[in-house]
Amino acid sequence: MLDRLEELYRQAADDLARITSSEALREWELGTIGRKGEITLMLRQTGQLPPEERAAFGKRANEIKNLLTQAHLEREELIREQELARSMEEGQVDVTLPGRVTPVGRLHPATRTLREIYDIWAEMGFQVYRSRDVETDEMNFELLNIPPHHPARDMWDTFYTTTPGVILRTHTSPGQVHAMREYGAGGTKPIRVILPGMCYRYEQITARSEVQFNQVEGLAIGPRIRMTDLKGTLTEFARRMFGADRQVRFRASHFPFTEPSAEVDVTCILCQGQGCGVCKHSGWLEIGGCGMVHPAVLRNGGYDPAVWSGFAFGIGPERITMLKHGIEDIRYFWSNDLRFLNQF
Ligand code: FA5
Repeated sequence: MLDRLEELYRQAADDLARITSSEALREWELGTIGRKGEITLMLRQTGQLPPEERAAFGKRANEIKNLLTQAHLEREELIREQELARSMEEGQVDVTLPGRVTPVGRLHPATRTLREIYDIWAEMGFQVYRSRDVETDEMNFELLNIPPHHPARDMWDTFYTTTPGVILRTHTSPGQVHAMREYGAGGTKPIRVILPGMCYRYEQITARSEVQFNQVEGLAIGPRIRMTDLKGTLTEFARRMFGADRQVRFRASHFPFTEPSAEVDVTCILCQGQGCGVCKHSGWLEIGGCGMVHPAVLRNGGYDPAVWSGFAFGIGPERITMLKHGIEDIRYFWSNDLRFLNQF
């Protein structure tokens, strides 16, 4: 039995010295010093030997197991170093290879237009003021001089919530009253703000009309603001937005919260005012509504209309983006189609 043990030891030690991979080392370990390895099994048989042989055999078997365990550890270390050196050799990084391209996101076309609009108005001294998307009927209509059951409400098809009197805003104009009340210091300070944000209308979705869309409202309140200020400021905006040679036209219109009121048109970007399908052969494109703030609205904002006056406007960034890029259908904006979005 002892001879057999010595022979196994020699064989195992020889095998170990020839091993060069960690897989082969693992196999060797299982077959010799592992739980069911040959040396371990022999050691377990010590008890079956005649008593006089037991002590010497057990001592030697334990010695051998320790020697092989130590040799295994050393071999393991050596193999690890060799494998590391090999992988460094084979897997060298080629720094001349092109890097992996990480897909980079980009801004939505409506957001880009919004930011362009903010920049232009910021240069003219207008601050961005954010007001809420969910409004009360009072803010969205009544304080803007549109009492309940007034026919002017027909201009804004509204989403009502299940809470009476709470609606999704149909335009950014209620922000006028919020801004006057918040910044006007009880009707004693001038204001210059723009109010951007989403608006919601329960209406037929078409190539030009969505149920949700952005608007940018503008409001200037001061002691001597006149219609000429409105015309000059909006004309300057249109020229900065669409090009210095752009013509601007103010068409008389009606909004209950401004008096007088107008629609602002610019010469068609596509045909330069010659007339084409996009401008319905008129040569003009509408960019928004505007007017002098109605005395009733000034009063609701805390200002005395005998002393203070102001102008307001509301423009649609998606429609402006459509004009600038020749986009034929507003539904592309919120349909999340990458073929559309990747073009910007
Ligand atoms: C208004 O909403 C007024 N509150 C604008 C205003 C503000 C007038 C301050 C006077 C003083 P109107 O409904 O025309 O007006 O909308 C203004 C702009 O919002 C439109 O010119 C258009 O660019 C955009 N818009 C309106 N409805 C939609 C829609 N369904 N889809 C996309 N854009 C729209």
